[in-house]
Amino acid sequence: MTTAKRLSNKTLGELPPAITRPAYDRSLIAPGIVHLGIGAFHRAHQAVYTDTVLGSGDLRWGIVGASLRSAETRDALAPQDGLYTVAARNGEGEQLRVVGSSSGLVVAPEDPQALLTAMTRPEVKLVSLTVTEKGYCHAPASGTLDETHPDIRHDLAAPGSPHSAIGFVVEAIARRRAAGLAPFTLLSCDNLPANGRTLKNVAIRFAELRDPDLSRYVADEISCPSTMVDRIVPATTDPDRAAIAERLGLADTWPVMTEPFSQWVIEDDFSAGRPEWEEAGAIFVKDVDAYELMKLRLLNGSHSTLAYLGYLAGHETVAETMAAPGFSELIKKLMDEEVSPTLPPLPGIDLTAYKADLLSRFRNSALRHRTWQIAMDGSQKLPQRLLNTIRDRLGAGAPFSRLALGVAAWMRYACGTDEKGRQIDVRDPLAAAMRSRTQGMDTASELSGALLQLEQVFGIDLPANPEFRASVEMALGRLLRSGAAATVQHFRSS
Ligand code: CS2
Repeated sequence: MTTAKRLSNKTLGELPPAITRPAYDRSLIAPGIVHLGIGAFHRAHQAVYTDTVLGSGDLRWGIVGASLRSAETRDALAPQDGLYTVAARNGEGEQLRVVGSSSGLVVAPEDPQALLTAMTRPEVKLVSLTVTEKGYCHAPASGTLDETHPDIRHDLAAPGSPHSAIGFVVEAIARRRAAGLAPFTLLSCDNLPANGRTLKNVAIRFAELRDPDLSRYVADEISCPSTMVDRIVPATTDPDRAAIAERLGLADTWPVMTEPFSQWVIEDDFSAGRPEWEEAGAIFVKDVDAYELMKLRLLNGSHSTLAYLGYLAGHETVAETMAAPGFSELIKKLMDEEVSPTLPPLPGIDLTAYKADLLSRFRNSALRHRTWQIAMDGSQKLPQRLLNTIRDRLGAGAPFSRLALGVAAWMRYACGTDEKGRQIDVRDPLAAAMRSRTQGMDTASELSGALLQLEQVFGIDLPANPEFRASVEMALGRLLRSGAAATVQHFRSS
């Protein structure tokens, strides 16, 4: 790549005409939103909806973006005045859009006070989060705060300079209250069931451990709408950067790659006002739960199943996995026969079309969405993606063998060695616990028995259920004996 000139406010005018760019004066936007976790997903989703709102003339909603861990996003975006490209790709082509909704970048570990100051500005009406499942510091099976989590312990001991998202949120709420400022709305945009309620419960408990009065304030005064968010956003690669620079005629070191599809369903419960995200296609409803269940169980449940089985069968991306024999039939049956019957009806949603769209989104080979990327943090994802669905199936006395296969594939993956005996780089907050529990074991019954003891993941009901144990053990036995490719063939037709 030879393009030296960088995307920035100064060079915006040099973009080729086909590239969409901010249609508003960026110097006039007020920072009405603080967002925690400015990863690729946020930048391809909420930041784009907000860019549209700013473009419609309502300039109150600039986003101050905070990284809670590394400085790399700030380091890449600061020289670009927060501008970056969103590339929406499928087999038919690629649409580029330069997004301008960023109105500041903070790296929390470098300067926690700067983030708290941003969160306590009077014009801030909204604090939103994409901190991934593990960022909530909760036990995924129960949704309750993990009071033994090192960041939570730290933040209770030193509330004025927090590490965790929850610590920042509660400290900012306390400071605003002390200063007599109106509270902000807290908006979770992570793939958790009832994400608003989950966030609120965790924040209430954390506040209670600090001060019961603060906890009552959080309970009574803070709105936490739930949301369903959806857009597939794989990690950006160097070849992606080079291709984008070629099309922009400018260097952008931090573009995001995504699909044309995007969906956002939001519970309309904002105490301090909100952007009119409906201008960009968001849907505001009274109750998001049914949308969330549909998305978490159909999209994310299928995604995780594809990721573990696909990785084990030697496939690098979701699209490659979908093209391999048996996988798309397996996923179709999983969705139609085992997941759909657990979903409450949703007026206005054509489930058959929704599922057909999912299969074609998974087949989008213009996106190189790595199975390894989706396989990350499985211990935090399994409950809402597969296990709660299995609970419903068990309750209805209905079969769930393909869901059990997804769980078994996670177990096979979590053991840390692939089918050729090579080590797997298992990224998971429970990786060490999983490794030590399964060390030296090689039978399906030993391995599943050991992993089922992870109460944060499986609770106490599932491990005690003989039908569940038997199904998982059976699928794991087959994976160990025959490998993932042959097991998929077996389960797609069984
Ligand atoms: C994926 C999700 O990485 C994962 O676990 O399943 O990030 C998925 O791509 C999004 O939820 C799609 O909306």
